[in-house]
Amino acid sequence: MTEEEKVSIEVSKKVAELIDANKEEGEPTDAFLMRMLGIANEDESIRRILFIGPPAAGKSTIRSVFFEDSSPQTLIDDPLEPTRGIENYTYNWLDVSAGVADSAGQEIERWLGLDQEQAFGESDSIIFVMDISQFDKFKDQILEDLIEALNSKSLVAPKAQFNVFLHKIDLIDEDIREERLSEIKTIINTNLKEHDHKADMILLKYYYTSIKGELILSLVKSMRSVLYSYSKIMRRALIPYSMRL
Ligand SMILES: Nc1nc2c(ncn2[C@@H]2O[C@H](COP(=O)(O)OP(=O)(O)O)[C@@H](O)[C@H]2O)c(=O)[nH]1
Ligand SMILES: [Mg+2]
Repeated sequence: MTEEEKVSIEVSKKVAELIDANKEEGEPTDAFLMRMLGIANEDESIRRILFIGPPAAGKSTIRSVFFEDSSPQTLIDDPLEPTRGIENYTYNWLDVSAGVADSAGQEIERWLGLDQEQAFGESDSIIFVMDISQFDKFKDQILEDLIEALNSKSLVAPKAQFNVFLHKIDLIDEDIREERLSEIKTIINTNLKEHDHKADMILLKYYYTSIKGELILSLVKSMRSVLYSYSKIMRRALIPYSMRL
């Protein structure tokens, strides 16, 4: 390989610290920064997206509404059967072929333990879904699962993007919604720090989602954000015209 030309850039102390923290994880700085910018390798055709999280968080519903155009209200009135094992689907979204792995929440211990390779292996994007209305009740379990999911990711799919969907925001009273969501995000971040996942605090992407009524837009936008870096069409649309090749 020829020696690539290198340039220097100035970054803030905070960013430099993050880059250093990531070096300890063994990922090359270039790859880390590309991942941060959401620029994916172009040489892969199928992107593997893993839905993981506690039972009844809404994983299968999100998959079905976004990729299969199922009616959100119908899935609230008449919910899907609980998922068993890992169900694999292939969908097309714009020019992206998405291999979607929908994992059973009841078996989450398995996906975070002995069968982590089966669940996380070759993932490009992980979507950890939690039911925000159950956060207080199951806080310790949810936080533990999230830390373990991050550990599995580092071990099995270190380059994957990690997204956290704080889902079912419709179940929180609108007057306190924003405040409550930022409170939960703070609790999660504090927990990550306490468990030596400081770099993940910045790498994690949070989304507030729901399929209920107009809030469906929140879900569509969030899924689009997860997928857009894999789409040449979307990337082209976002690059200023003068810079296009
Ligand atoms: N209120 C509300 N309920 C939802 C939402 N998304 C999913 N649900 C319901 O949550 C339950 C569990 O959904 P499911 O997709 O099977 O969860 P999974 O176990 O994570 O796959 C079902 O009764 C869904 O109708 C949402 O945004 N808001
Ligand atoms: Mg399911």
